[in-house]
Amino acid sequence: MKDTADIATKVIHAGKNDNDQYGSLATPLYQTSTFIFDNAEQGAKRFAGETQGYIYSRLGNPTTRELELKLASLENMEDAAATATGMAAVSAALLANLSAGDHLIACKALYGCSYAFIKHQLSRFGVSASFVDMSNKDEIEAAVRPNTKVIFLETPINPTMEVIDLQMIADISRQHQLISIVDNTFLTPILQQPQKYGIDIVVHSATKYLNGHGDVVAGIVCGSASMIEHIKSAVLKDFGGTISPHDAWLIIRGLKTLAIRIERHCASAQRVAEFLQQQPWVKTVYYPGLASHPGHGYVGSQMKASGGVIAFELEGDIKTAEQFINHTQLFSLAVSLGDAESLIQHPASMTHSAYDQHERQAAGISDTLIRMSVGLECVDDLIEDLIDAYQQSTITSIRSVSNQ
Ligand code: 3LM
Repeated sequence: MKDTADIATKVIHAGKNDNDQYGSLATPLYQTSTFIFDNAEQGAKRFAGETQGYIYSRLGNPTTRELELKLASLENMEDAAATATGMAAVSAALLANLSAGDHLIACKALYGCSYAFIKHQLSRFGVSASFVDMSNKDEIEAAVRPNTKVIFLETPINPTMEVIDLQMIADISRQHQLISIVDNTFLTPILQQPQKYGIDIVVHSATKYLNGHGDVVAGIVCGSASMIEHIKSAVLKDFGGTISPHDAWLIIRGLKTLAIRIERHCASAQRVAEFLQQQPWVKTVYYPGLASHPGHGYVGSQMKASGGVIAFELEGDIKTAEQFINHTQLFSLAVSLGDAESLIQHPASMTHSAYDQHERQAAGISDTLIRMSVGLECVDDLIEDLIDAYQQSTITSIRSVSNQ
């Protein structure tokens, strides 16, 4: 494969070990915990880093390595480290770059467990954090302290779908010598490559679009060769959040269709968002692909398209939202996103329940917000499902009022 190959080619061919002894087309699965040394001297040299070779699957594995090289290529970064979950990727990137006494700046709204990790876990180790509105350059700059080391964000943000300017974040990071970390889970390298702007580290929950089939939890961190070496030796080796080779193998398989899956997710989500926007029973739709979205200007530049996640609010109260998500059929009522199956959930009580009421309000996550991940089903069926759910939920609400 040429370096100039399109990303749709890279998802299939990048990282592949062309020297497999049997010429296997599919990546072999090295489902082994440990590797046998030829002799004591070789084992000692591998431990000392004096010769190449595998030792033990927590430290490295040939199947896992293919996944890492593939993701590094897709994100245009030098190297990558695969992890047991997305949270292991987020925590490894942060733990490797923060020590007691340090400070980081994070986005006010983040995936609930990333927020909880920064707020409740890093603080136990003497790392402080400021949560800011990252669309506001002045607010970010005002939060920088002499001990600030890292800036951490998602774009679009889970679940508010706000878009953050990556060039602005990279510029601020360079100016203040901060390490910038972007969670690229929602868009994947097919739609957004933060490295182009000078972002230092990209993390993913590979559980989502990268795998795409809802049967794995995993994560990945991409960055410079020295940064990944540091993350592996300082965190993954001793904290132990490395990926299982079987999960790496499933993600390599899932990745082959990433480009075509993302195309379908984007096209269907755009249709669903436009449909919702026209309904009198829908109050607001948050999807960057809509001209009414404040981040719409970034679509076609920073982000190739808007991805498959939509957030929206219905007219009515939290009960209306609950009734609605209780009545979808094709949209399964489940957290997560990026799967073939469409999913729907209620961030305030589910994915973002780690925020208290006050923090959620400050982060712009309302109690009536619904988040959906538009899957690969026929979009007409999905729209019909939403119409049916609305009708069923209205009937249920009328019944419960008349029964009172
Ligand atoms: C969710 N999100 O439904 P894992 N970064 C982002 C994420 O969305 C997530 C992670 C990291 C959801 C999971 S909630 C219990 C289910 C932007 C996960 C963490 O550790 O692989 O789950 O990734 O929004």
